[in-house]
Amino acid sequence: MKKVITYGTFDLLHYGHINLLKRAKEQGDYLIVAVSTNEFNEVKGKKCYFSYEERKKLVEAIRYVDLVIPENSWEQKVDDIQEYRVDTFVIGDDWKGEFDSLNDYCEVVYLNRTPEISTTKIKNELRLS
Ligand code: C2G
Repeated sequence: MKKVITYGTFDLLHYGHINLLKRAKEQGDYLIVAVSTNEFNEVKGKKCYFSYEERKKLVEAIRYVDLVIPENSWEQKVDDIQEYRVDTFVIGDDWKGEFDSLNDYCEVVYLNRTPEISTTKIKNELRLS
């Protein structure tokens, strides 16, 4: 079984996230999604609308997702890859190059982001409406 992992906040879940998770699953047979906790989002400088528990429930409901785990730190990726015997790390190409060091542990795949949509854009447009 080929295992894939990806990481993210996934706030105000939208079709850009779904596109990413669909293509991440296509890289293997089993997709693990590490969802950033509320505390880690503070480290990332992200203010979330939905709590970790709410975002976890939403991501778990996606047909492509097999397991959701918490993302508590930048540094946990190698441990996760080893603990879950991950074959492929996937993330959007807004992160291109940032995680190349993980090539020592698994395949690293950067997928194109879906243009025109982002959580920030949704928040800004709702504020203006
Ligand atoms: N994404 C995408 N297209 C968009 C928006 C997001 O493909 N229009 C992808 C991002 O590239 C990322 C995933 O969806 O792979 C989740 O996006 P975010 O919730 O913004 O996650 P991010 O803050 O980038 O967290 O340790 C890694 C970080 O936790 C990544």
